[in-house]
Amino acid sequence: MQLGALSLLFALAAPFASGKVYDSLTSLPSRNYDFIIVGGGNAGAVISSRLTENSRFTILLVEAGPDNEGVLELQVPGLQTSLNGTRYDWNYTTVPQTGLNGRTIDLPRGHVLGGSSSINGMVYTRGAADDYDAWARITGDPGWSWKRIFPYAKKHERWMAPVGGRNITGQYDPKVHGYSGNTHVSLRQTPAEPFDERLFQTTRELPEFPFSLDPNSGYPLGLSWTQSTIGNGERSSAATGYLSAPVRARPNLDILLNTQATRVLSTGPLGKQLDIRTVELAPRSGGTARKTLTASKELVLSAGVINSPQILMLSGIGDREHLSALGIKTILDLPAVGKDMPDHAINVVLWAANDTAPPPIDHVAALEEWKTSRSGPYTEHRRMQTLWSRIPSNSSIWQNETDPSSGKNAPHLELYFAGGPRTGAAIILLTPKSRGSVSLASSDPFTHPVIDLGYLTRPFDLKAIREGARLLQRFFSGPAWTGYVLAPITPDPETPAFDEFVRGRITTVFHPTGTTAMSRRGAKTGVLDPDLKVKGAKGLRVVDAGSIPFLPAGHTQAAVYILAERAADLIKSCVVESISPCIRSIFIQPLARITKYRTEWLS
Ligand SMILES: Cc1cc2nc3c(=O)[nH]c(=O)nc-3n(C[C@H](O)[C@H](O)[C@H](O)COP(=O)(O)OP(=O)(O)OC[C@H]3O[C@@H](n4cnc5c(N)ncnc54)[C@H](O)[C@@H]3O)c2cc1C
Ligand SMILES: *[C@@H]1O[C@H](CO)[C@@H](O)[C@H](O)[C@H]1NC(C)=O
Ligand SMILES: *[C@@H]1O[C@H](CO)[C@@H](O)[C@H](O)[C@H]1NC(C)=O
Ligand SMILES: *[C@@H]1O[C@H](CO)[C@@H](O)[C@H](O)[C@H]1NC(C)=O
Ligand SMILES: *[C@@H]1O[C@H](CO)[C@@H](O)[C@H](O)[C@H]1NC(C)=O
Ligand SMILES: *[C@@H]1O[C@H](CO)[C@@H](O)[C@H](O)[C@H]1NC(C)=O
Ligand SMILES: CC(=O)N[C@H]1CO[C@H](CO)[C@@H](O)[C@@H]1O
Repeated sequence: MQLGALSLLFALAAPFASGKVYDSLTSLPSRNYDFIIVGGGNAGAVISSRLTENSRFTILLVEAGPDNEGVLELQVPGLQTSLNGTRYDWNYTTVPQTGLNGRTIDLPRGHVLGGSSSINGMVYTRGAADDYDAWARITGDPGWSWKRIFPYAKKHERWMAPVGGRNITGQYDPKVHGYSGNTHVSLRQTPAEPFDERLFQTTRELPEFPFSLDPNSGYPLGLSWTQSTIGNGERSSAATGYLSAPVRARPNLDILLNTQATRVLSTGPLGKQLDIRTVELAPRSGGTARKTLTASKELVLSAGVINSPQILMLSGIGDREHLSALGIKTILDLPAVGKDMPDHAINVVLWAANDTAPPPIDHVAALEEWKTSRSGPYTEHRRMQTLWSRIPSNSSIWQNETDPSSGKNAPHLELYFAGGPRTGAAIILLTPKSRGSVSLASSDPFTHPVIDLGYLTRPFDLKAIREGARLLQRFFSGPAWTGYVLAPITPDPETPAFDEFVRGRITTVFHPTGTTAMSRRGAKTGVLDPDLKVKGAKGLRVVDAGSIPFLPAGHTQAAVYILAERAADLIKSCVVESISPCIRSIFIQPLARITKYRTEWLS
């Protein structure tokens, strides 16, 4: 009875409204929203999809970029490299990097529904259990620990067999995967090639490099088959997985495209805390036209590691000194906004080898094959096996350096291999000590922010990459490589030339995090409380890669899916420490369902 009356109440609040995709700010009809989500990327798509599962919530999702639907390049895995520098990319570039002799680095970010998950490399790795335990330790919230977060890893995933149905027994662990979630994950269609057999042979010959059944078990150390967010030969993004046609058809979801959030505004202080549920919007094409909308329950920023801190700073939330230099009035002095940004850097090390080059891909034929049968080279990335390793405990690096990893089951280095006459590995440093930052160049929301990845500004990072090159030498010293690996092409890691080579070549694998990081409740550091609410304000959360308090030792999309899945549950449940905006739900909530400090929002 109660529920019947409630449904009527909500039906009256939004008479005959139905969800729709709007192409411009001017076409958006006037409607009241419980939640407004800024950014339809990796995290924002998950939050919007999960919240609209509850038909009583009305949600507006605002995305700066265009729709993903019907764009071939976003569907075909083999066309991934053609996406940077297009209208689907924000086209960011760093400032000259002091650690790289002044070189700048391009930092692509998705500018389309699905965000960076629509343009990324599709590698699927969750990182180490120890990483999430570090999240729990840093935030003081055991809910972020591996044990508690693992169900969300399964919830978001739908493991798929490769097209063609090759036998994948022994190449992954069925126990650690989800089978009914939204994100398709698979192994590639092509079975192991002769080069891969040498990699596996090495795991049987050298104890330092064991075989690891599954990199996503939380215990990744060793050589494993690479999994990717591809299903049926197609890219699986947050847009295809969470904003599918049935989700878009939900009457309680409106999606507004080509629209940029320029600021968030205080809805008026309530007691001592700011209440921030209003967002200012502008057409992405620019100009001075602005429109404001207020969410009745919460505003969620999911604009990503670069843009969420940018929006906060434009709104006067950030480091007072930095903001006043740009003439922006500080409403919340949070010095950590945009600071302490780690990223994973990558450097390729090569050896001449006794092999022939693989035949070049016939791109016309590959696309035709993808279209007709979802098979062939365009269904997968070329990367097959990945090695996850720790720097040995007896390495000289530990004479002068502390260990930045989250624990003994977490790797410092990731190596992925490529065969051919120039054989070698891409070395990724998973545990950098260097930190970068995002700051404002201007109070104009359409001006790119200042992005500094801070590469190689701490000595550990270059030393650790040298350790990666030494590790590869040890790997190639195994019997599997006799008569195959001939001589190094890139500089010897024991020479100063190696340092200059790295400074000249190292680049990003696109995993910056931490610009709006969570920390303990009451802590002076960090930007968010453990429930992702902005410290010192109510009504406003930030949920995206920037919220991550410790960079996982893996590629970041899985961590973002996991974070966003839990965030959706946190948002659905309302902590009764604040009066508003939870007050309405308390009054309309059947009394029996109010627990001591926590109450479910009618879900
Ligand atoms: C080229 C590339 C390759 C990558 N490869 C991999 C990989 O192989 N494996 C892996 O795990 N990870 C990879 N990553 C990293 C991973 O994709 C990201 O860490 C993750 O997707 C980030 O999710 P997010 O929700 O924080 O941000 P995003 O997914 O970037 O979403 C942010 C969204 O907000 C929108 N937005 C921004 N500002 C505004 C505004 N002011 N108003 C409205 N909307 C706004 C953006 O357009 C975007 O849609 C890659 C990333 C890139 C860019
Ligand atoms: C990125 O740059 C390209 C080439 O100049 C341009 O076509 C595209 O629109 C830019 N992307 C955005 C989001 O502005
Ligand atoms: C699949 O491979 C496994 C391990 O190599 C093997 O034990 C099994 O018999 C194979 N299954 C089929 C159906 O061929
Ligand atoms: C570290 O230990 C390994 C294995 O015991 C050994 O082979 C290697 O020589 C040692 N390295 C150093 C630098 O002591
Ligand atoms: C450690 O630091 C000391 C003192 O600066 C130096 O002499 C030594 O060479 C360093 N060791 C390594 C392995 O870098
Ligand atoms: C290259 O490999 C072939 C076998 O594949 C072998 O006969 C030959 O000796 C190798 N060459 C070198 C230089 O090791
Ligand atoms: C960061 C990145 O992937 N950059 C690539 C963008 O596309 C150009 C041209 O295809 C490549 O050369 C870059 O490496």
